[in-house]
Amino acid sequence: MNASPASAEDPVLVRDQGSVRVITLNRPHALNSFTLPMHHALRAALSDAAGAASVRCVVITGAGRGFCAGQDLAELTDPSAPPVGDLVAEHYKPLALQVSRMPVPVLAAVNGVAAGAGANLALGCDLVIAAESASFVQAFSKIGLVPDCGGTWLLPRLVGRAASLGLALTGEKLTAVRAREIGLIWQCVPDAELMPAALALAERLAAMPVKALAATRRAIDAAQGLDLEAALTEEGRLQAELAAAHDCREGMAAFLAKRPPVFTDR
Ligand code: T3D
Repeated sequence: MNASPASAEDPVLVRDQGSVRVITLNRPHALNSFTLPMHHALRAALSDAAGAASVRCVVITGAGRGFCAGQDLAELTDPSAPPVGDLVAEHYKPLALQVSRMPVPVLAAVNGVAAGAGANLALGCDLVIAAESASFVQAFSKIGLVPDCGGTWLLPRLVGRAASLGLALTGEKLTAVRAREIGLIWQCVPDAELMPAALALAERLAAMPVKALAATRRAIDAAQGLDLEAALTEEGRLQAELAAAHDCREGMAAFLAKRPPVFTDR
């Protein structure tokens, strides 16, 4: 396992395990809540992962007992802090878009509480795997805000209007077990198995044709705003693009030759 030069003070830690890039939010004393330095570090880590040919899957997790408690409320109440709307436009919106446009699959390994923008950062990842003791809180209503970091777009798509409004209006804490039951997340595992399970899943995805996986995410997200005919047209466009790429030819050749495929496109 490689590790980048990092100090315990860095708001984000980055390490590689083979072709999996693990990004750890690292402000455990404040449940990894977002400050401006953490925004900058996370965006830079995602850009670096997107640009590194050796990286074929990204895992985002949190240090300590939390995943991410959303905006650091102490920073927000500092008189020198930017206005709330500016933070959304300049940080949460670009972050959510960046995650949704990564050229490789992105997993959230939710190790503890995920609240506010922290919950929606996790939910915006392609797959969410959570420890049994983790939880999800749409904390915004308790402080007079609306869900951000993609929450209003993601929640109804994941769990429908009734559950979205239930979660967003009450701000109740949802256990990871219940989140799995209602389809908010992909998987829930015993605490001790979280990172082994997340890394095993990430390694499995990294060995797959990741260009096609990223295109699948794009197609599924885009189809939510299309009628059937337009979605079918978009599928045809993407299929033509992918069929001409190396990985599709390799997948078919490997199948016919009864050998394991080696996917390299990104
Ligand atoms: O543009 C904009 O800025 C608007 C954008 C908003 C995006 C958002 O994310 S708004 C939502 C912000 N987040 C919250 O409102 C969540 C606040 N936190 C909580 O409700 C609770 O801490 C949790 C439910 C997440 C966890 O509860 P619990 O009991 O497990 O932990 P705790 O004791 O409350 O927190 C532990 C420590 O973390 C504590 O510090 P201390 O007392 O040990 O020194 C607490 O103050 C700190 N902490 C937790 N969340 C935040 C935080 N510090 C700053 N900001 C936080 N969001």
